Amino acid sequence: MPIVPTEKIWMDGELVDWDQARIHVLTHSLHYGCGVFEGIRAYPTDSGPGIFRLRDHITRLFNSAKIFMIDVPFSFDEIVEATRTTVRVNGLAECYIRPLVYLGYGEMGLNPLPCPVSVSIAVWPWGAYLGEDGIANGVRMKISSWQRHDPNAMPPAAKGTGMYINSSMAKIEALKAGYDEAILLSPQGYVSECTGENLFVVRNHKILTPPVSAGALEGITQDSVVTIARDLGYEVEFANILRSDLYTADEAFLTGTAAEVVPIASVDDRNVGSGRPGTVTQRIQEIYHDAVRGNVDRYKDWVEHVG
Ligand code: PPE
Repeated sequence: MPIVPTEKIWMDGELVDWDQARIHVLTHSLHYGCGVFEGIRAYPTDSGPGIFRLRDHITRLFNSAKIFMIDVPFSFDEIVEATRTTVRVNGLAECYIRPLVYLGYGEMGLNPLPCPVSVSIAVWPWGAYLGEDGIANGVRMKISSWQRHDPNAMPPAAKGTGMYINSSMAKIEALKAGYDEAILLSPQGYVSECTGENLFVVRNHKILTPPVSAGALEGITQDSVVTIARDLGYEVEFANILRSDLYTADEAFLTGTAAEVVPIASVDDRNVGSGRPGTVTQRIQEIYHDAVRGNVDRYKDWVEHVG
């Protein structure tokens, strides 16, 4: 999806013009993929733009950095404030927010520790990640021939830039084969997640989602959906899921900040349930849609206003 430029990007403490947000070609992270990032959304609310679960995203950013031994040169509070400022100055009612921590220019070679660490925060309008039709009618999924990372090769809990080559390979394969999105299995053969989303199945009124140990990112949308589903009275479990469980599920859906809550219509050409979005999926989708906009009292604390 093409990027729609906005006014300002926050770079290491300064707000710079969109076109001036440049880096040197010998930037370390560009060569070795050692960087960490977040994907956050701000939604329109009655009191201006509200950032959904901002502090949880920034906590994950710092945890990702810790895993890779990247020392973020700003405090947690500074990054939270910088994110709010970037959303505010760009004057958008809703946007996608991309904080990135990367290793800059000055050193080459595989020891990242001496490299300078930089932080940028960009925002831009980003529509339905898997398409409006996907949100309304469901997406067609294919199990990838690429496996999700082994946790001792690449730690799934970290949202590391270079780790996404794995996702991109799976995405290309699925798109070229005529599907909307891929599902990756863990090296042990359990369902892990999608290229940029967590996955849920509904079977016999029970809701299941794979744990981090199956190679999934600890999704913040996943966590929101678990809370919403439990509050609705559903039984929800983090459990290992087999490929065949997807084929015989009553419903399945995926979750992510960019994608939001998207029904799965089919997996490997087998309709999930009737092939139409199921009632559990639709109930959760609706509440999530309202919660992110600050319209559900119970979840108002999830929304942080930019001031
Ligand atoms: N798994 C992966 C691999 C992943 O990248 C994401 C987010 C998730 C699960 C869901 O996590 P959460 O957003 O906390 O619910 N993917 C981000 C990047 C998308 C992109 O194209 O870049 C996102 O949704 O912002």
